[in-house]
Amino acid sequence: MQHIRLLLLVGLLALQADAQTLDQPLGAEQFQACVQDLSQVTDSALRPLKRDDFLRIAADAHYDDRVRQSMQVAAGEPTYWWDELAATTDAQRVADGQRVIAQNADVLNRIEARFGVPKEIVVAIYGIETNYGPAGGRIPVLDAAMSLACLRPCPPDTGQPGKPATCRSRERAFAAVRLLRDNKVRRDDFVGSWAAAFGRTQFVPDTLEQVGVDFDGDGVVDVVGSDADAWASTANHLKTRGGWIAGAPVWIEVSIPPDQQAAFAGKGDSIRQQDQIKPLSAWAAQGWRGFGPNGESVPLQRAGDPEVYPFLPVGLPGPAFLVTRNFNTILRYNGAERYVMEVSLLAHKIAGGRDFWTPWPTDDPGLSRAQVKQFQQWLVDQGHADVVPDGVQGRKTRDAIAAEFEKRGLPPQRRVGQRTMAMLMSPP
Ligand SMILES: [Ca+2]
Repeated sequence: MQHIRLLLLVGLLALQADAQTLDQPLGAEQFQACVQDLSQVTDSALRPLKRDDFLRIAADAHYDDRVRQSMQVAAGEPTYWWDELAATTDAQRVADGQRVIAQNADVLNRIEARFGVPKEIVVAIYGIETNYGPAGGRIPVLDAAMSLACLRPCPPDTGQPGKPATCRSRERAFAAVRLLRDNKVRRDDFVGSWAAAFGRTQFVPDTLEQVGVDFDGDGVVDVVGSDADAWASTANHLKTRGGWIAGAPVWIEVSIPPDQQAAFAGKGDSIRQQDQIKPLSAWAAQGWRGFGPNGESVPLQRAGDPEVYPFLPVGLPGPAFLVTRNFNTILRYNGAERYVMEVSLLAHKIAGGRDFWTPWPTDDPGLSRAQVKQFQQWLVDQGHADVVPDGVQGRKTRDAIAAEFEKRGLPPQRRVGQRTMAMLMSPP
């Protein structure tokens, strides 16, 4: 899911406001100069990389301007929680996830037993990342990683990898080179997103080096060709990097007592109070309540009394949660709060759960991918020939939506939901 990756880079962009602008593509000379610069610091990589090996393999790398263009889109187009969650956890994706589990029960149960991570979470990550497909994206990972590292170079005076975020791009490029050097990936398979994520659960090269698991036992960590390896590597990431707490939920939907709501009345921004973490029973004692099987208000109670803290994706009004450390664990897999909720809500639905009880603060809720496709086909029929009915409200679809609103003499809007889709598709 490319849009997920966009969120990561938004943060990266914000950190690097002083770096070069993204208005122009990198020239061939700039890219080559960057490759030479990188070759001077291969020693600073987390793992060994000889300068000659780097230069030999990097000689095959090409600057890919789709990386820069995607970074620009990421910075430019705001999206809503209710749109993203409606599309990423729609009925089709839930049914597909249930089918994946039914067809792979043995291997998924063994992965769950070994790593303690529920199979629904692993499969939900697979569903969000690549829609349960073998691969996502079409950009060679080496090109994407090198382009990212050159578009946002690590400052020369910072030897420590990972700080600032742009230095992680550099380490990612080095890791991509090492995977090729060590024949750990087949060059033809080494294709992924503009953010250099590849394989069935979209690993970036530096992460794969650290957490990859050969679960099917053929001696190779293959997250492209092997479901078992991809799923086990994902579970291993959640367990060893994030410290997944077996048996604990990711979130519990709650209602906040009226006399304590003032602290959460927001302007639509997310509110996440990690410093307020305490046992669930302490929140219950404060009068916070949960939802029962039919949406009724019930006391908060869970086995093990997990430590939890408040998370309100859009402030109040809107759904409110107490989240466990497993929320942070998924956040280490992908640093976007929305990603965590997409994965965990999809897992919840795959396991037979339902949408949140509390409505989002909108009169125009989000669409399933099937509905978006139907609407996109309508846009095509209205003459927007460059709209592709792919179920994603991307830039061309948004441009066409804006044109349709303008045609009706309505205030400009660049997305549609349940209400506005029906309104536009009915005769004026
Ligand atoms: Ca394997």
